[in-house]
Amino acid sequence: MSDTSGPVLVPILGDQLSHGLSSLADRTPDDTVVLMMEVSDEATHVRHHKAKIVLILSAMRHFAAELRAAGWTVDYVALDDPANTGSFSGEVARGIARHGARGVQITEPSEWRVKAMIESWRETLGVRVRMLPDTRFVCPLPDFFAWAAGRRELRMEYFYREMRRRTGLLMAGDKPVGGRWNFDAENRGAAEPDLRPPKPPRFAPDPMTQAVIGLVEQRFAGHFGSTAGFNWPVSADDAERAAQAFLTERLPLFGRYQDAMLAGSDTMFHALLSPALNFGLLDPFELCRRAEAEWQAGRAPIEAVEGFIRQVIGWREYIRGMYWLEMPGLAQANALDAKRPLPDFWWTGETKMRCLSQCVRTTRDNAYAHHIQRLMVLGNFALLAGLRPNEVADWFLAVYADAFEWVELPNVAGMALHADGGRLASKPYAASGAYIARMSDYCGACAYKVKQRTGPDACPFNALYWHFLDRNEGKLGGNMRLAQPYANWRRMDADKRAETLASAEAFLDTLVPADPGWAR
Ligand code: FAD
Ligand code: DLZ
Ligand code: SF4
Repeated sequence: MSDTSGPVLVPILGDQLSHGLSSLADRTPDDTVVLMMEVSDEATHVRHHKAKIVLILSAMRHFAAELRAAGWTVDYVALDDPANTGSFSGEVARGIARHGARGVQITEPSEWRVKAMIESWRETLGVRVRMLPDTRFVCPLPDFFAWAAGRRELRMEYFYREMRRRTGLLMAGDKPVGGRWNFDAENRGAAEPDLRPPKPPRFAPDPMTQAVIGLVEQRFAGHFGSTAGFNWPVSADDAERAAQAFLTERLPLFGRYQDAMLAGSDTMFHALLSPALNFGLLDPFELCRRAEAEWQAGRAPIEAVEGFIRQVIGWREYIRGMYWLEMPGLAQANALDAKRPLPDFWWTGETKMRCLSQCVRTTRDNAYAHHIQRLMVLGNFALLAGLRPNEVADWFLAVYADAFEWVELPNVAGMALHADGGRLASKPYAASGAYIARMSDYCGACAYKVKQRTGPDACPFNALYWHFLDRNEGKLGGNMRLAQPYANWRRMDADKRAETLASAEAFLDTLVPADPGWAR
């Protein structure tokens, strides 16, 4: 890579924990030093949930041990190393000097911020920096850009069909098996209160994870979240056990209850595999093949398996493509001009709204909430209340174990908040309390009355829903998919409309802004 004779330095980042990583593919152990760096900047650029930091650092330590066992030289900089500079740039510079490295080879990072940092190394490090594509996705980015080029509307459904054709998953020749591409209509079962989803497997912290818990509790004591119930897979072997348990125990009912919420189950029939997928401990295509095999063997119905495969080769790949297509503008997007600060109960969980307090609680305890909690409770509230997209995005990036900007930001700014002006979703996911009442058991024991629209006891989602439509009429009034709700709003008599808006305003006035120090 350059004239000097030292080894090539291969930095491996915290979400690049895959043995098939492109930066290692053409390297041999005799001429390579792998550099892994625990750096405080990555834990504090947003103040990540404590359990998320534990998960990443522990997974990094397990992966380093596996690489060493496979014969690689790994230079591992621990968080409490006194010489640690606290940043990727500082540690790579130190690594080059330590090893007399002749060049740096790295798989492109998943986030725009880190890519810009690595590009700056070309000027600052004095050795050649080679960045290779991340090959762990089904759709290479150039292919996504080619798909997007010239299309007026970039809808996930059409992209997903391309991915089905490309992978052959659930295909019979060039036709979808079962004669349909999408079984979404069968994925909307409400939660019966006596439903008892199976408990996910237990991953008791081993000594390596326990040591990291101690370090994080001491170093990041003021960060949000608890590590007490830590239960995430931290190695490829653990991730395999988690995948197997999902495929056999929860996949069969995953489709039917995909949108359901129950106060007694934080996980429902969901996979809980997003951190393992995003860190690289599991291969998404391989996982989908195994889900397909469950259907082929008659152990899981088509609507479950198609629903799962759609999330992984459809949504996950599409979201990644949209991130790189829309950045850096997406981070500033605010098409609906939302200005309200994030309320403090997003961190404390102290609100009488039972749905929200449940979602904040599971987030604090598990660094996890499932999709419909993120979209239709937290996201829906942020949309209706007009919370600032950048504050909402910082919150989502900080609190979830699976959150990296490439996947968090399009979901928050695009799917949940419509801040991208509808590039990602053709209509905002706005809903009143009736939706939450239908899909969950939250409302029965809530202090608010879900059937009431106005007044201090009324479910706040109800008046907020109309307030949202009313204040955004100039921007959304022409959206054909909102024609019916707008017609209903216009038909309502003027007194009722005024009372609804006043009720929403009264509720919004009660919101106390969060201390900004929670996130940054
Ligand atoms: P399951 O419901 O069992 O789904 C299976 C897999 O499908 C997931 O593991 C995930 O890899 C993939 N998937 C499903 N939906 C999506 C989606 N919309 N985008 C990307 N992948 C998807 N996912 C993240 O990985 N990181 C995030 O930071 C993140 N932030 C989100 C923020 C908001 C506002 C919303 C609405 C969604 C967000 N998601 C995010 C997507 C989704 O909610 C999570 O992937 C899912 O909840 C992870 O849990 P699971 O593994 O049990 O998923
Ligand atoms: C999220 C995170 C945290 C908290 N800590 C580290 C770390 O110490 N070292 C590391 O390599 N990665 C960490 N990460 C993940 C990175 O933020 C992530 O890999 C990049 O942002 C990807 O662009
Ligand atoms: Fe949430 Fe409204 Fe139901 Fe209470 S009544 S749980 S605030 S949807």
